[in-house]
Amino acid sequence: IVGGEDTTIEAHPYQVSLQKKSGSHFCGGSLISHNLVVTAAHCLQGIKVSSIRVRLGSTRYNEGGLLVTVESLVYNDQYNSQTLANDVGLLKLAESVAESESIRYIPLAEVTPPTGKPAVVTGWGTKCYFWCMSLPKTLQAVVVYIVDWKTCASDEYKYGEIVLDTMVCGYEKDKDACQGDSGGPLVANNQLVGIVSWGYGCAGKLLPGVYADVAALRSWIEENAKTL
Ligand code: 4AZ
Repeated sequence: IVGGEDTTIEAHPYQVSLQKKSGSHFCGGSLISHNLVVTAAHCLQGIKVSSIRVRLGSTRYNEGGLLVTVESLVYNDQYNSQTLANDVGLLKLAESVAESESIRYIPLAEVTPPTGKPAVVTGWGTKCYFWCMSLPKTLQAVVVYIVDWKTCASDEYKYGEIVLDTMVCGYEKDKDACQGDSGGPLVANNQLVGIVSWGYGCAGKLLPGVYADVAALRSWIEENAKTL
């Protein structure tokens, strides 16, 4: 997260860290039920279930809370690693986790919020695109403003037609998600609105953060939640 501030897991209790067995954080995710985590497909491509751990209920990615193994994973078969269309996947945890002050399931948005709506993105990703050596240990949060995909693909911004209808953008001067935040939550009205997906760099002028649009991908998430 670029331009954010330290926060606590109690303020964002749906946030999880996806880690390797070594303890290195590689992506974020969101807890949506007692045993399901939503993340980005691009976080899961080429990854073995047995190589992943999920840390829940901790402000710091490297200690505390619960560290849980993964039983199975799936990502959208319409995911396109060239265009990043449909960048959504699911992890089924090996154990069921109860809700608490620091662990809470987040509902999926049914509609994409309109352009201008504030939303909060959180994660343990890098705080600066060029000169940051290590990830912040403490969870970071920043408010960005929703830009609908058509506006994001218009001449107002720099991406053009590479922004697709399964995507939604978030923009605010000098504030953005960044490398290591991928898969993590964009939240408005206490609902999961987006999944951190991509961008050209981080916090660049007229270069919004791009998120998988949860409302657009909701039916895939619900169908696959049943089968995992
Ligand atoms: C990344 O590389 C990444 N500014 C994530 C988010 C954004 C850019 C890059 C959005 O994981």
